[in-house]
Amino acid sequence: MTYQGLIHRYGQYLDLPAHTKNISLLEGNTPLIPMPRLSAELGCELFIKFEGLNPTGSFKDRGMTAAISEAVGRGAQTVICASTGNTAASAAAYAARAGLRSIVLIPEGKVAAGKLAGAIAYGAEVIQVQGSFDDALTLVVEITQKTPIALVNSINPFRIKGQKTAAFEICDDLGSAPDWLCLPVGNAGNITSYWAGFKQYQKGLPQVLGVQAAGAAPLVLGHPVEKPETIATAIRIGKPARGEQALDAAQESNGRIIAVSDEQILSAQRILAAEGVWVEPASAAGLSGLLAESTVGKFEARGKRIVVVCTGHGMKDPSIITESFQSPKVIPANYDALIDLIEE
Ligand code: AN7
Repeated sequence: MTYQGLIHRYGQYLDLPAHTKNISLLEGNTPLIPMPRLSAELGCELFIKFEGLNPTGSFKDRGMTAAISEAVGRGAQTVICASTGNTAASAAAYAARAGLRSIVLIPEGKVAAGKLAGAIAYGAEVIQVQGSFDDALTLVVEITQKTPIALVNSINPFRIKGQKTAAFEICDDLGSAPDWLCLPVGNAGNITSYWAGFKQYQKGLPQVLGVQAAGAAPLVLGHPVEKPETIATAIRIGKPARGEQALDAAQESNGRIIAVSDEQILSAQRILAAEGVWVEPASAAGLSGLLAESTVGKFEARGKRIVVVCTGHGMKDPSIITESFQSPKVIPANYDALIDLIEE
């Protein structure tokens, strides 16, 4: 039978209510891509779980199929979320699919072009808030307490249930959990979901390395960050809704949550692209943390099986490219100019 999406494949593990009406764009089933060069350099077996290949280009579709399916099943007509961009695009797409109205609140001027374009294309009402993601989330929580509008941020428990499926897929592909799982941490829904998923699936438990951007690292600093700042706008979050659970996951797994600089994130993004996997900056945080720690001898990768989660596609954030990579050169339309340039 052809693939029919996550609720069809893993519904028996998700404990969704009976009223759930399956809304799917055939999300999930993303590849676990071996990385031979990185593996050889680190002396480990390294795989990328490439979540950028979901229908809207990020891992958010896993939780969104569950959240929208539940919401539409109980008769919701409008959904709302705050977002650094990927949740907005995903909510908009699944709401469109279900015939719901969607409203998304984003921090003004701080959402990557591919995410904003997606949210608009899928028909969301996009509202820019003059504040941070955290401010937008506060507004969304208040409005969903006072009106029948359904909240589809990862505070919604069905988002977490859906996102557990990534852990199930990794176990199914490898036959067991990896030794380490490395991933970015923003609002902390994903790390919470992976940990719950591995525990539930009983195919072993990885150690978890959660990675925040240094300018938005409340879980490393131990306190909220009022004005988070990072080039990795997806994880520009100062008050993670599931921060406690993220810290629990790191601790229970005998792992940790660390911070890396924007330069380290961009470097990891280039390293991934140089092996054929282009991800958005936030998505490179997991690898960045692994490389930062192994360089200074804090992470023993040798002999380990490691899965690095790349949460969103590089096409989400094209503006970063000319800054961090090289700009295309321009020539007149003649052969001499071309041969001169490429033999330079
Ligand atoms: C590419 O879209 O919070 O720790 O509003 O887009 O589960 O929040 C995005 C987060 C990592 C962090 N990588 O995941 C949003 C939003 C990418 C992301 C994260 C996000 P969480």
